[in-house]
Amino acid sequence: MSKADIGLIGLAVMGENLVLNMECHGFTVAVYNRTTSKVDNFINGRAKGKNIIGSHSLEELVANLKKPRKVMLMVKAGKPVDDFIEALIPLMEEGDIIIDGGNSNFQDTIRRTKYVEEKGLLFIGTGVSGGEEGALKGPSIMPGGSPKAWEHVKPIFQSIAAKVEDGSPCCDWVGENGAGHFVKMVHNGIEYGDMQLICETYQIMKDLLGLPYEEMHQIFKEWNKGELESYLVEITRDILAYKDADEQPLVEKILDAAGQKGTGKWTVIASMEAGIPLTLIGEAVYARSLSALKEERVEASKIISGPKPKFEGDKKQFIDDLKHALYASKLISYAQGFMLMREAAKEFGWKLNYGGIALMWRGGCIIRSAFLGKIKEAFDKNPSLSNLLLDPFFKEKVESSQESWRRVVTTAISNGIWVPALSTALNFFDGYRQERLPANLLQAQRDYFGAHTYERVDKPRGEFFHTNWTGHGGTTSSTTYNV
Ligand code: NBP
Repeated sequence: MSKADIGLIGLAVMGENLVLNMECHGFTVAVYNRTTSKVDNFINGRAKGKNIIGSHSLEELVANLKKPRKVMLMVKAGKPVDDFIEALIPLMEEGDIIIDGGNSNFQDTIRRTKYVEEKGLLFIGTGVSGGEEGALKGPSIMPGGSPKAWEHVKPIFQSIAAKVEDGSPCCDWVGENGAGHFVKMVHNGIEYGDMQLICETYQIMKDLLGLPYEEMHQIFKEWNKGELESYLVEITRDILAYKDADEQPLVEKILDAAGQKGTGKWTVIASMEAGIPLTLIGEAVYARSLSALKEERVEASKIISGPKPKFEGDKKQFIDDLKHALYASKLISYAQGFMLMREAAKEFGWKLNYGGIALMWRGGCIIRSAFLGKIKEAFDKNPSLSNLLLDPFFKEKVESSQESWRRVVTTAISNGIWVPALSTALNFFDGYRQERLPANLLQAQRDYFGAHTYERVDKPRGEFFHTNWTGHGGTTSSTTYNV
């Protein structure tokens, strides 16, 4: 067999399927795995008869590759990635490329790009989304790192990526060093938000409206035919119809304690550091944390009482309200996500193409949806759009959803139904559209107790004032004291 176009290390669920996807698109792939028996199992199993070369050492893997050599890591994020980079560097030559396709933290990718480039090689840190099926049939791929590496990797990545209706691949160059992994991290955060919002609408349907599973299934089926069409609505439709062996809905039997692997948390930490109010994803991460306190909640439910949900009104109308509330809240979440990417781009010097990012997420990944097509259109029309809420299409959508959205949030709250994501979305909307917030009082409080100074509405920005509020404080303002 001739030399391989690319090498891949890590024959677990993602790695194996990506290799088969690459091979299916005409590329020869050399493979290696730490536990080498997995190489043999793969070569004698799913890879049998295909243009896939098994390697039992890194030396063998590297020797099997065409130049410039490209080695993609699909291993557990963290130390294994650093260990493989360290082991590969002495085996590779100037201009060769190491690609990390795992869920690495973007700060690690910034560090690794610099390190690998210092050794004369090129580095790509890429997000890959879509799970097992996406990896095999077409994932969304978000690469960043050394710009010079892109032309060598582009033909492989763009041919294996998911395609949208017009054939455009859900993969394009994102930006330097950690940009690809940053965008993948925001994608995962948005995924947390979308999932939480859907869960809240389900809870309202179940506990407030008392809808049977079959009816909820039908509603999600209908929603998936319209503007809410998305992978997550589609799988929710199917989950609600899925019966256990006793013909009861399986989802009712699943313990309500959610897990998380950390990318949602990273997104929120990045938002805190950037000073961007990513409230919806924040609530979605905390919602999983609250759900995980199962034993505590069970105890609390015996002790603390609240209103008993009782719906009075037009159910059909309210289900329509729910659809609008879900759409408007989802828009807030994406608007916040793009705000975070814009701020990070400023801080890290990335030139992000926001329409291109929406296109990358349009297919192949977990948050794929019709909605992302609209986001792409908004950024195509106005690439410097500062906030999605200001795009004429979305402005109209959110304004026309408002009445429904408010009805849903107030009804849920007055009935004691937990709606952290739906309500924070509405609160963000009400804050973002205010010319004046009560932060004038907050600044006065800070100046009162800590001499932190304030700016005045009747003076230019950047001039700071301090008042001796009590008459017996000093006139010195603080530069270092932070409470
Ligand atoms: P895992 O995250 O389970 O990783 C398995 C691979 O890592 C195996 O090849 C394993 O080798 C190797 N590995 C481990 Br674990 N510890 C190692 C160590 N100390 N040194 C060397 N190799 C080590 O596989 P995955 O679920 O396919 O995910 C791969 C990457 O893609 C991860 O970063 C993941 O977060 C990301 N990702 C996963 C999904 C998904 O849906 N699963 C989606 C998108 C991204 P061994 O066989 O010798 O143990």
